[in-house]
Amino acid sequence: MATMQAITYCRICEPLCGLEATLADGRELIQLRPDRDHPLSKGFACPKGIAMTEVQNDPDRVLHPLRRRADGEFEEVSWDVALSEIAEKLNAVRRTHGGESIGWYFGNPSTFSYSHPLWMNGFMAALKSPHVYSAGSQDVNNRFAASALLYGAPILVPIPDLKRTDLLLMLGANPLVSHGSLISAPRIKDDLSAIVKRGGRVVVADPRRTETARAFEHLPVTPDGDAWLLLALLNVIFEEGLEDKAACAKQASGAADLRALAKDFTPESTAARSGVPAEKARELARELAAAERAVVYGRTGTCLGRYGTLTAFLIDAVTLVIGGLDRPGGAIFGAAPVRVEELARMSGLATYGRTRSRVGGYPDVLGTFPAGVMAEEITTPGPGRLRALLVSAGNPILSVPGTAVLEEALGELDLLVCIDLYVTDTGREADYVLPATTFLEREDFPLPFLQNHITPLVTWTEAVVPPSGEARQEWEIIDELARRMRLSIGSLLPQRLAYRLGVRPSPRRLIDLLLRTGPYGDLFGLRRGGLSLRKLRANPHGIVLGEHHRTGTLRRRIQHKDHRVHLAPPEIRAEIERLATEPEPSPEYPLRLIGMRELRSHNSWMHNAPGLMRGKREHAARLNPKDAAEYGIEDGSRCRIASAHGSVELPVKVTDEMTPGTVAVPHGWGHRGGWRVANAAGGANVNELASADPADLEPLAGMAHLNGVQVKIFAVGQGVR
Ligand SMILES: Nc1nc2c(c(=O)[nH]1)N[C@H]1C(S)=C(S)[C@@H](COP(=O)(O)OP(=O)(O)OC[C@H]3O[C@@H](n4cnc5c(=O)[nH]c(N)nc54)[C@H](O)[C@@H]3O)O[C@H]1N2
Ligand SMILES: Nc1nc2c(c(=O)[nH]1)N[C@H]1C(S)=C(S)[C@@H](COP(=O)(O)OP(=O)(O)OC[C@H]3O[C@@H](n4cnc5c(=O)[nH]c(N)nc54)[C@H](O)[C@@H]3O)O[C@H]1N2
Ligand code: SF4
Ligand SMILES: [Mo]
Repeated sequence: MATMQAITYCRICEPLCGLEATLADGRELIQLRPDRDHPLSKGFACPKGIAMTEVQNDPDRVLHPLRRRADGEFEEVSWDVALSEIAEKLNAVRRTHGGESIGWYFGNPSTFSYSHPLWMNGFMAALKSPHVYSAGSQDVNNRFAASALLYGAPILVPIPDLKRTDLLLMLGANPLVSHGSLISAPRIKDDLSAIVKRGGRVVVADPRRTETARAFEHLPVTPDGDAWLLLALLNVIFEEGLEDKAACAKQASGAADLRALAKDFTPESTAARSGVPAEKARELARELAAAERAVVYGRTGTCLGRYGTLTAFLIDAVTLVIGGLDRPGGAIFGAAPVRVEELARMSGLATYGRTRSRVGGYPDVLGTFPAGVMAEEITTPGPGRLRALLVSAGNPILSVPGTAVLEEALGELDLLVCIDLYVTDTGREADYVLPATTFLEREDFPLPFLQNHITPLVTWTEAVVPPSGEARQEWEIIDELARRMRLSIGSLLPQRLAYRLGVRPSPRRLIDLLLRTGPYGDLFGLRRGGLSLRKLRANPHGIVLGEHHRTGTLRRRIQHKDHRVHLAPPEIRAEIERLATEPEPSPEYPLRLIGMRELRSHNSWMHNAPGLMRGKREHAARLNPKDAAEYGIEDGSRCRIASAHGSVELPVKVTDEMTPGTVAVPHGWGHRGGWRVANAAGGANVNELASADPADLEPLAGMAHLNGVQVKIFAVGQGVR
């Protein structure tokens, strides 16, 4: 057996670590190892990246198109049959109800492909359908909405300048496990440690004493209390005159209004809601204001509560007010070697609130509506009713709120098609399951992450192995489906031009064009040594474009007419008003449920890799010893957790890492799909505890309420109503 090595990068999560693949006979993946020559990950990769070999070679993978038979079982069919039938069915729906009754849900892994979202967007634009949904409303759309309000530009999202900061206040993120999100830094643990080594601090606000909190300074908080805490920080900074007056005057409009809005949120009046004692909040505010270089950063823990957009907004507002926005060591705006912002704007993708959802009236975020309205969009009669749905690289039945209701609604569709590596928990409800290639089976370019690399980097990878079985890349599937439906896709200008000229543009050509005409491009020979696809192919470990991102670019990139950060838009005023009248939690549900991520899980899709499931891993709830004693629950025993919306049964780990009054449960468990190891692992679908009611979504971005859900808990056997 001849073996060879190939260099690529991991596309499971955001650090995009370099990997070295060992192949047999040039086609079979034998092993993945960390790439020691990658300029940023430098020999680091986590267990999930290494275990991708097991996903790649998983005997449970779907390798041929599947069609549901009359008896409910799946049968293999050819691509030709599957695509012709799907095209025909979609066209029938279109003829009868219009293109606006066809929807798409794209899941988290789609973002890691450069081609899949481009073609999906083109397809949906050609159908003129508003029914585009994604994992974003369970993840990050609040962040984009906040940027739209602050900067007039939804995709202008700052990253914390870890390499130069002295004080990082981190809310609701656990990068020692998640490896960082909305920031790409493969050695993030080292970057955080380096802050402390150079005399700085990392403060981790989290209801759980997480891996990250333990390694740095833990600030215990109450779930869903971040907006109160941030307003209290602003209150102290303004009341004590600690704000960076020059920054407020130069960068922002509305600082005085923000000051007035924060006036009633004293540390004393907010302590009960935020969980942070008044003295502690005061001290933190003063330290942030006094630090030479400080930054506030928040991630999913601050996104999935009832005030996600407000919280994301306040995170940047605090950073600006202490003089840290667009400054070294603060929150900086990364640049990319392709003109991502212009591109998104020109192709009409960088939108917020341009349209509203039929159900719930939620504003679109980057052209998507909250996945939390999908079920009712399917079941609500009238024009624009959702009747056919394509799901790619997503498993909404385990990831969106109120999954039992969604599952029932999916059964009412005329057509459900899933494009995935597996028959997922969602796929088992589908009429067709189409086999997708893994990331190792496709070439790629980290288009949406370029601006998030803490050290500016650009990479390209070729496919490492040929597609297994009959697996195809998503863009090829979409292109072929569109052809059979006689749809002309192309949401980007170059794509559109090419289609008009009768050429079918490939994503690879598109990227070459964008690179060569980008800020570092070779301008087709005019700039010697500039970037082109050819140059990237010759540098498989990636090319570092500089030590740091440039600062001082914000004014130019803000899309508000006055080129200032808007600190008190009406949407935010309304949210602060809502916050001020937020009812106390109900005593019937005395505990708050939060999520957590595990090192050897990745959302819902890596529980079938035996290497990650070793050691009798099981799905469990985490509970503080005080609460355990109060509810008569012993470590290792089973409990039932109930909310107003549903209940689940799980074993309990009693641990003082939990703040009293909170329960943590990882999501993405409780499998019933076409996977043997994952199904056997058991567990429960925690999203059954979340509300399926569209009215319960966060108003500004339609964020799912998955953190801070009110629950009660019982020892199993003690009964629950
Ligand atoms: N309670 C709770 N719920 C949550 C969260 C939480 O913190 N708490 N987090 C939310 C977040 S942040 C996210 S991102 C979502 C994720 O939600 P989803 O994106 O809906 O679900 P995933 O579990 O990521 O499923 C991804 C699917 O893509 C498939 N896949 C992997 N690679 C590829 C590929 O290259 N092509 C194709 N076609 N398929 C592929 C996998 O097999 C898997 O079935 O979950 C959200 N849900
Ligand atoms: N190993 C692993 N890595 C992953 C993933 C995975 O599933 N497994 N998923 C990837 C994905 S899709 C994403 S989006 C990223 C997410 O990246 P992170 O957001 O860094 O990941 P989490 O571990 O979910 O961290 C959220 C933290 O918020 C805390 N929290 C919950 N509620 C609140 C609250 O109300 N306030 C505050 N302040 N904190 C709260 C939780 O206790 C938790 O520690 O991780 C990515 N990386
Ligand atoms: S942290 Fe792990 S899963 Fe994420 S990119 Fe790196 S190797 Fe892949
Ligand atoms: Mo995510």
